[in-house]
Amino acid sequence: MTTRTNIIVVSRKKQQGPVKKVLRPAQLVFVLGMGLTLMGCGDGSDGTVSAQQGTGTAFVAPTVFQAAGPNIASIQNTVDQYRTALGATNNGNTPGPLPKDSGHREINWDGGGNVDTTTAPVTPFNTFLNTRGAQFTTPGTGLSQAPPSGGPQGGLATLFNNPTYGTIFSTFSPLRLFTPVDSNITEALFFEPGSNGTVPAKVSGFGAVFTDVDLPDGSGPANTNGNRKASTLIECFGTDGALLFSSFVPASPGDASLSFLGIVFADARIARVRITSGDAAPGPNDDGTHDIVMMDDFLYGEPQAIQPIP
Ligand SMILES: [Ca+2]
Ligand SMILES: [Ca+2]
Repeated sequence: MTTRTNIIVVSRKKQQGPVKKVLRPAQLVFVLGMGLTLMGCGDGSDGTVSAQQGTGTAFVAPTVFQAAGPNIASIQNTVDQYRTALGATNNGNTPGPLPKDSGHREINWDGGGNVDTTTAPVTPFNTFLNTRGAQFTTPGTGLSQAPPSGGPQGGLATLFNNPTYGTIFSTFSPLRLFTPVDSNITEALFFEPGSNGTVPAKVSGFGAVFTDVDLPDGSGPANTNGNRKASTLIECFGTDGALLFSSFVPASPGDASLSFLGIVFADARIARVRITSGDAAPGPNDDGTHDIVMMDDFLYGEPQAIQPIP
């Protein structure tokens, strides 16, 4: 059994692809206190970075929030701080347009209470398209909400025909999690709430809770348990399609752990989010060859209409 920890110390944000060259020490993220929190700030003030992905735009570093550990308490403070950074008020199902600083939106996949049904996989997943301004898609069969096990359809354990899924995953918000089926990719687009998907929008930040992120596990340079390779990733793209920021989600080896990664910019500039949850589509056992990961709460800034280019 791997020793569990709720301490996540990140010395340097990992960048993906073309943005790798723009990494600067100012982007270092430190964890203070009991390992529950962090406030990471890239200054982004010198703005000297050259073009990335041909956009010609300077790299702007978001503030990064992340935490991981064995239980809800491991990430609760960080999630709460992230809510405050987005705008503390949860705007729920209130129709827009609302100002950026009016608050944020959340999705907990719980059906408003103790709902334990397993929803059939569907893509696009439009349950919250009109009410909260977010649409989710996957290249797989679809996206489902389900408890780890139980309920009339049996939860994830039945959906993926793997009884171990009933115990290796836990919820941040009970009773349900969210997952792609036949894929480990989920994409999000944003719209002005109340527009039923007719007004494309951008958000200042996006964050998500994950359960059972095992990699990297700190097992060293050998091939033990997948070595140090990370499994779970959030990528954020701007209105021009360029990658704004990407980072791996912190791991907490051990079954049913919880992880959180959220970023926030000073302005609304994220038009699309791509999430890679685990290093394989759900179905196989979670072991040394597969790190299977499920998603829980999504949090994002109040969607702001993307103004058409004149
Ligand atoms: Ca939930
Ligand atoms: Ca896992």
